[in-house]
Amino acid sequence: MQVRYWDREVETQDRESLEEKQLEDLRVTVAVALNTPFYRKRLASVGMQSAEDIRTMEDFYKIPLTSKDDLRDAFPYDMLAVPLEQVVRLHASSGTTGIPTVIYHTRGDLEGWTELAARSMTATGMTRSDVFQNMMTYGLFTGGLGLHYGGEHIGSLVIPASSGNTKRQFKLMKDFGTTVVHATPSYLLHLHGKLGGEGISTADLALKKAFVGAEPHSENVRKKIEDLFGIDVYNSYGLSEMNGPGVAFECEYKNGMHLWEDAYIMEIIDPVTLEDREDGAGGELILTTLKRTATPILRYRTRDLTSIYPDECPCGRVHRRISRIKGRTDDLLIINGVNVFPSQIEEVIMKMPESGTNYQILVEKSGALDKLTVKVEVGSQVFSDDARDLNALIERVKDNLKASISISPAVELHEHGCLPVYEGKAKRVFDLRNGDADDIIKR
Ligand code: DLL
Repeated sequence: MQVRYWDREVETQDRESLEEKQLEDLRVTVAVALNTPFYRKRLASVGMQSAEDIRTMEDFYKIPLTSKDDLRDAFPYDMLAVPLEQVVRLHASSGTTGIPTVIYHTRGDLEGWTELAARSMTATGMTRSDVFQNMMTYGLFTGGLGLHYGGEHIGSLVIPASSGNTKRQFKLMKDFGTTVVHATPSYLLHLHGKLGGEGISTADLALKKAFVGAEPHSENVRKKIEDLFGIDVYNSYGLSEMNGPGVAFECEYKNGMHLWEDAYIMEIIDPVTLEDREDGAGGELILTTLKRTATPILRYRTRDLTSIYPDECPCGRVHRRISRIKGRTDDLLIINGVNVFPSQIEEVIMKMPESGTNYQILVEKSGALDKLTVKVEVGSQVFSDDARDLNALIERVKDNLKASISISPAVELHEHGCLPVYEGKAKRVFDLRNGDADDIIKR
């Protein structure tokens, strides 16, 4: 395979020089972070007053972890490290608490992000000859603007379609010969379901690749999208606190996401004991920005569960790869004492040929016990079959789930198009034990 680099020197440098530069950039980042009231206090709590206190990585590990709550508590300006005149944009993500987490960017920060986005997209083989239709939402969410500027930087034709309006998405794809799309995996599955209704077949499209991210998805979902559209699908990981998309991206080998270590220091810790985990052992991803000046963040708890692949990638990039995100530490469902990650359920559903592309997971109280219900969309032909076949299918879904999660859930089959779809991140899990009642379809 002919490997395409955006910045060969940075991508293929040797490990030693990468780590030396990380330490150098870390000192600069700490010096900048000390401009903020938040980090002045935080670093003083471990006796650090200046960047000179960071001599080795051992010193770095003494810095306390930063959490999403810290970012919220610092709202609006306690984590801003430069005068407001130098800030040219902000992005924000809203949480359940109502106080958003805000990340500010200087012009230089945005240029750095654009470089990472261009590097990521190039790693999949995308070039200036591609037509890139960006179906991620533009706005405070980082999915739209992040790769938009990356695509322009490469020199490809960027169509800022934003999310939603399926009909228009198809029209744009056909009219301009879109070759690469960027969307959430759930939206691409939804889009495929609508193709037939619009009288379009995948053969009418020039599509070659899709970048998917912003929400958890299994390897089986990737395969499903690849088979349905006949394209290559690349996993893209990022979070607004670390810019957005362009933090880690798959290369053409599609075997884990290269996390750009010249821009971030990554660690994997045990989310309970907070102890460091060896390479290869799974845990929570902790990230530190190395190139940002408006909102530097030190040792951020992403809550995302992943592991670092210890082996080298055949593409020759020095930046280590992380595995597909297995879930979030706050995703874990404890059902009658058994730990279940929604991703385990998705994997089972997507592997079954009868199941469509959409599903919901419901947890509620039934007396003193927890009850798990999995709702699965299936093709309409399933409902025209004999009722015995329908029951047999329900039993098969149940058995497969039991084998994976050790719990036998209630299973409901729904016709395609009955469960809600989302243009942005899909919401699949409803834990009614916490009063999470929005959007549930009438049962
Ligand atoms: O979702 C940034 C993004 C946009 C990434 C477009 C990729 C593509 P936030 O809204 O801040 O930012 O949400 C970040 O989404 O901590 C993960 O839990 C989840 N996430 C993002 N990418 C993936 C992925 C954007 N590829 C949160 N697989 C993160 C699984 C993902 N989860």
